Parts: sequence; C-alpha cells; structure tokens
Amino acid sequence: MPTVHLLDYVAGNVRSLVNAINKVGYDVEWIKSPTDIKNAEKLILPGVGHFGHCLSQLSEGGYLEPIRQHVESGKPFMGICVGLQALFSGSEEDPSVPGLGLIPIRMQRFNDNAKSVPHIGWNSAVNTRNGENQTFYGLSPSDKYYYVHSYAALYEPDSLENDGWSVATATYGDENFIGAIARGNVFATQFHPEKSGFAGLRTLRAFLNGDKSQSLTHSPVVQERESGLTRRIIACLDVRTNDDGDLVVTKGDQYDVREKSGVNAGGQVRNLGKPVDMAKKYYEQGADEVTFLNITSFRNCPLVDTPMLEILRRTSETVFVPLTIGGGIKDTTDTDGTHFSALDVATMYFKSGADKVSIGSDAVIAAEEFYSAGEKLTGETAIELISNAYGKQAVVVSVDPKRVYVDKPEDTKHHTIKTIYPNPAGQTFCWYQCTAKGGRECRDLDVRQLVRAVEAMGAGEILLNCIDKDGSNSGFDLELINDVKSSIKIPVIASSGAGNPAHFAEVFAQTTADAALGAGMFHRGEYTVGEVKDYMEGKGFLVRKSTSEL
Ligand code: 1PR
Repeated sequence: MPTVHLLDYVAGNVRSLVNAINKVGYDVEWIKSPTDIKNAEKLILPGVGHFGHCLSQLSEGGYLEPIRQHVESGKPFMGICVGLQALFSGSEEDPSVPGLGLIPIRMQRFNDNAKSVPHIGWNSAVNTRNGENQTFYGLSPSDKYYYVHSYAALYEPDSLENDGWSVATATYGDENFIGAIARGNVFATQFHPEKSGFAGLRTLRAFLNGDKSQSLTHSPVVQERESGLTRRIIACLDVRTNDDGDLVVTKGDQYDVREKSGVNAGGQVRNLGKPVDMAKKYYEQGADEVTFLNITSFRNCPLVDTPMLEILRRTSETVFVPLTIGGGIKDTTDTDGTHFSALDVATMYFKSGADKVSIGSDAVIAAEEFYSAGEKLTGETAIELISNAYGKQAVVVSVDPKRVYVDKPEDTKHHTIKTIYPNPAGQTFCWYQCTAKGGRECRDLDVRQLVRAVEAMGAGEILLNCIDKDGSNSGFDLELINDVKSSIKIPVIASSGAGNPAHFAEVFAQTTADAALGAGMFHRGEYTVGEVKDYMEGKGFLVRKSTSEL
C-alpha cells in the first residue's frame, strides 16, 4: 500500500483518521521526531483542542520549521481542523501564539448572538468559484461535512482567491467562514474528513491520490436553503451485559431495561442486538452520529479489558461519523487497585476511536461542589481536565432529569416552569431534578443549575435526557428543552421520547435544539434514520442525506 506520514503531536483521536486513510487504500507512517518530516512525501497534520496548545507543542517539539520546509518544498501537505488553523497567522483563542502565517488571517470566535458555540455538526464546503463547474479535492456542493470548532477564519470575498487560493466556505448563522482551502501542494479542511462519512473519505482519497481539481458532473449552484448547518439526527445505543454475560444493546422504559412481557418476561435484560453491527447499520442509514452509553459501566472488569474499548475499536473501522461514549467516565480504582483518573479513562476511549466522552453522574457531583464552593472552578474536575486536554468539543454532559411537581414556584428553591401537562394531582408547576447513577439517586440540584455549572467548567455539549419521557414514544419533553436552551450557549441534544419521525420535526420546530437523538424506535425497527430524514426534509428542514458509495 502507498503511505502517508501522519504527525500526531497531541493526543487526539487519530485512530479514526488512520482507519479512514486505510479505508481509501493508504498506510500510515508516523512522524516520531522533527527529522522524520524530511522523509515524508505526503504529510497530514491533524489537530484538536486549543490553537495555542497545539502550536506551542509543535514549536516546543521542534516541528514548526520542518513543517514550514515541507510546505515550501512543494510536497503534498494536508491540515485538518487545528491543522488548518495552524496555516493562518494566529487565533483570537490564544492571541500571543503565532501560527505558520501562510495565510494572513486570524481565527475569530463565532459570535453566539443567536446560535450555539461551538459550531458542531454537518455543514457545507462550497467552492467560492461556484459557477465554474470545477471543484477541488473532491469537494461537492451537495455534500455535507462534519465540523466541530469555536474559532474560524471568516471569509472575505476574493481576498484569498486573488492570491491563488481555492476556497470553499460554509455559513453558520450570520457568519461565512472558510471550510477548506487549497493552493499548489497545500490543502486544508476545517472539517474532519475522517468523520464526514463517504463524502469525507472521497476528499481524503482525492488528496492522497493528488487529484487536485475535478469537473462537476451536476449543477454546482447551491440553493440558499441547501447551504448551512443541518439538523443532526443521532442514534443512541445503551449497552450492557445481559444475564448470560453477553454484551447487548438494550433499551429501558424510564430506565428500567428488564422485560415485562413476552418470552423473556420475568426480568431478563431486554436484548435488541449487537452493538457493533447496530452502529454500522445506523451509519449506513445516515445517522449523523452514534452514541454508546455503557449503562452499567462493567463494574467488575479491569479497565483495559472493558468490552466498550473493543466495541469502539471495531466500530471505528467501519463507521466514519462521530462516536460518543458515555458511562463510567470518572476517577476509577481498578480491580487490582490501580488508580485511573477520569482523564486516563477518557484517553483510553479516545485512543480506541471515540470522538467525545459523555459524563453523567460525575458531572452532577462536580456541579454540587461548584455551588458549595461559591461557584468557583477548581481546574480538577473531570470536565475541566478532559476539556483542557482534548478541547471542549470532546466533552458531552449527559443529564438525566425527572419532573418534580409543586403547587406553586415558592414551594421550592429550584427553578420551576409552568407546564401544560399537569400531573394527576392537578399541579401545574414543576422543576427538573437531576439524578445520578442512571436515575437511581435523586439530588438536590435542578437541571438549570447543572447545565450552567458544566458549561462554566468547559463542557462542549449537553445530552439532555428526560426520565419521564424515556422509552415512552410520546415525543420529546419540549418544555424541558426550551428551559435548558434558554440558560446556556453550548449545543443541546434533545433525547428521550422519540417514537416516530414527526417527533423529530416537532422538536426542531418548537425548540432550538441543536440535535435530536432516538433509540428505541430505531432498535425495534419501527423506523430507519433515513425515514426520519426524509420526513424532516418534506417538512422543509435541512438534513444531510448520506451517499453510500466511495
Ligand atoms: O453516570 O457517567 O456512568 O453515565 C451513565 C450513562 O448511562 C448516562 O448517560 C445515563 O443517561 C445512562 N443510563 C444509565 N442507566 C440507564 C438506563 O436506561 N437504565 N440510559 C441509562 C439512559 C438514555 C438515552 C436513551 C434516550 C432515548 N438512556 O440513552 O437512549 O432516552 O430513548 P428513546 O428514544 O427510546 O426514548 P455515568
């Protein structure tokens, strides 16, 4: 197999990039020291996390000058995400740290006036010379690519094109930014090609094959309504060992995963299929992300043998969209007494192919401590440590709230909403109580307090479940979602209650949720992800339609 050199200078999720490179027919050789760079013919620089951290690491490791020489030598170079940002002169994220300066623009933070930041999800990369029937490195105006970032190079028409650059842009709210850029031997993408399904693999292959420019076979003109961020649909797999010791995808009703009827009635764990196979099926159906929740955390198993690691390794070989793993992300003492910090645990998952970790119970404890310390950050929580090391986009907080009804707001110190769904006792006010340990422990903390605290700690996204709605097939808790969305700026994934495609259209029409997640309705085979997307498209929502050929 032909090879490409990869520079993995910060611990990131390069496993999926390696898998994607292999998938398009190339082998990876690692750059282990600055001197290796001169042996590289094709060089890829991936990047995650903080601009300053990445650039300082490169500089301290002695890599910056060899990278510059490689770029100047005319040999193929590709930057991904922060690897793209490194080509620019600097970033508002870390003003004192210079970039390589090949492109005289500074990265700016997206404004969060009327949109969530980070920008997470599937967006366009449309050649600014759109009318010319040409594209570069396989980018297609009708495809979508996976982005995750808070800082971007805002686009100014013609300034770079006049310097010989080809530019592809995307729109986020009222801002137009650079999604991909190329000139001569240099190609860089703000999006992650290795996480962008078949469209991303095509781009990666075009770079590796040196396929710089292509004619478009279809009309390159993108309608206004087709550009921009799509509504994300996520398939979620709750995974645990069943009573026979097999790892299965299960699904509860209000978190109770044991069968109540049928041949398995009598308390067996509901078995809905095999995790790796089901993840692949949802990827092929067009899921924008796949989330695994390890709902029992495999408590009696040495950490390195956790079956979830193998599930991630195998899934990331065939599933080229973002993978999230939750359950047991916390400081852990192993069966032999070895201590692993939450960051160590997260690192194992990232190295096995996860893109994000989802923290549940540990986030509740951290939020309680945050308030009892007078809203002070310690820098020591799992959220802060993982967010600092891998970037906030890698940290999801999974929230498991349930409704507590009261007669009137004064009856509780917690934030209440007036609901249009009174309880059987006729009470019309409720607050959302946070729980830990899969709903088994109720805490004196409301959902607003929790999400505000974890946003302050550096969480990048909220996975908002709702125990009352979980497994009910009755639609999402729109009141809860609106309440949470109005309290924070980071993206919110609506979860719990999806029973049919109309529920997805409803949650996007009636809330500003950034993504919506379904579980039971997909696992039971009642609907496919593709059917949800077709329905939403029919209702005028922008969705990513996956293509299934390389
Ligand atoms: O506390 O950090 O170890 O994380 C445990 C994780 O496992 C948490 O994210 C928690 O939400 C999850 N969890 C724990 N117990 C259960 C259970 O069901 N017994 N599952 C559980 C939570 C929520 C979603 C579900 C949606 C959509 N499941 O994953 O898929 O509610 O379902 P639906 O569309 O069928 O209604 P920690």
